[in-house]
Amino acid sequence: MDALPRATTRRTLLRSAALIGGALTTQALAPLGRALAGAPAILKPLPADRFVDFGTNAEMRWSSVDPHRYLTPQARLFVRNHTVTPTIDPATYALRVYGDGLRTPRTAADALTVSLRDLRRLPRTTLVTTHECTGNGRSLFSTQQGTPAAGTAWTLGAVGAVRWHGVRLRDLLHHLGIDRDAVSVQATGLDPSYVNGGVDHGPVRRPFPIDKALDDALLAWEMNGEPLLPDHGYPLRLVLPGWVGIGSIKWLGSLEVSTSQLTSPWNTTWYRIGDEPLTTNPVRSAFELPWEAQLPRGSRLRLTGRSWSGAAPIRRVEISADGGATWDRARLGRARQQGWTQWTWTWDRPDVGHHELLARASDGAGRTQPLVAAYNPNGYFFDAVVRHPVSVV
Ligand SMILES: Nc1nc2c(c(=O)[nH]1)N[C@H]1C(S)=C(S)[C@@H](COP(=O)(O)O)O[C@H]1N2
Ligand SMILES: [Mo]
Repeated sequence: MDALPRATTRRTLLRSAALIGGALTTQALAPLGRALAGAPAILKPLPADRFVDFGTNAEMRWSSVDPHRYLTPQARLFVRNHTVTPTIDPATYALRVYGDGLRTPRTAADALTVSLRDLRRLPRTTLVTTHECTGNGRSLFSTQQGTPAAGTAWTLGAVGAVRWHGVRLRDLLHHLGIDRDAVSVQATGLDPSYVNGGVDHGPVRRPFPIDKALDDALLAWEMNGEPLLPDHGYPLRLVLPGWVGIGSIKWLGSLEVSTSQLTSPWNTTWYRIGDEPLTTNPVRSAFELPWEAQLPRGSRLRLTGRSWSGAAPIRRVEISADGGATWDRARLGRARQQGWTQWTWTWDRPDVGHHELLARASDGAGRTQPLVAAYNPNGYFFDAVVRHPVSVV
């Protein structure tokens, strides 16, 4: 099959919305973009008790997480769109693969095309990962550390644990044949070009090393046993386990395999700190509680939460209810290779009044959440222990 994939989008309307919005803050822009485009940027319902709606992005509320459920249902998973969710016809969809890193080099114009049916003939695999946005926790740079950072003001809900189903990218690449000098792969989405501040940056795309491609990268068409929802990349997305969410390109249109280092603004301008394009996610923790939760007084309060790391399973979680003076071990649920770890902690005879609860996790790679996150202007990797305000009433 040689047909190019078609993405039906609201390109023109969106572009004008983005241009108008260029001078506004992200938060003001998002609802405006949604209104001007006439159609929502996110297609699934975003009930207010489960989501904070940022327009093109939507955050899961930790207060709505079911402590008895390990995986995050697609309907409840955060969404991060640079523009809008496109509608893609799976019948004509094909992934294009090209580049000088293929055993038989191909230009973009002469790309190999791989249909969904072609992919389903490869060995299939299933993998649970923690799926998380690089900027998760960003608003805490402002509220907890007094140093605001630019970008969507997520608290801690730009994360979920999901079970992906699809094929390993290495199986596809070995099937197609790659050159032993290939070093870099660039994934490009079929969503509209990202226009910001009047500059058209082209479609969302980000390169990653061939080592990741040949290690655990996946091409997924299912999440938690269901076809991907349009908002989460239907009909096919890339998944880079443990890595920053931007690496997991949705509505995957093409893969370029190259013998030279590929770049895009998504690794040279954004999603980097200093000289380093960001890869592995840090360690973070969250209580399954609303912000400023009102907890009933009593002798024992049982609290639940989760911790996760992009590098290794969680080994230890400690809780402090006295601002970090003393720490007490939380009880961990089953350890998982790549998903998050659930935990419980019992608060004995809490005093009535206002408190801050702290959860601090350590992972098997020897990383422990710091008390202060390293500031960077785009607010990536807020990994500090969060001071979660609650009242015992
Ligand atoms: N094509 C495309 N892929 C994309 C994005 C996007 O805007 N377009 N956003 C990225 C970012 S920043 C994140 S955090 C994840 C979010 O995935 P989700 O919306 O399925 O939760 O998708 C990534 N893949
Ligand atoms: Mo992200």
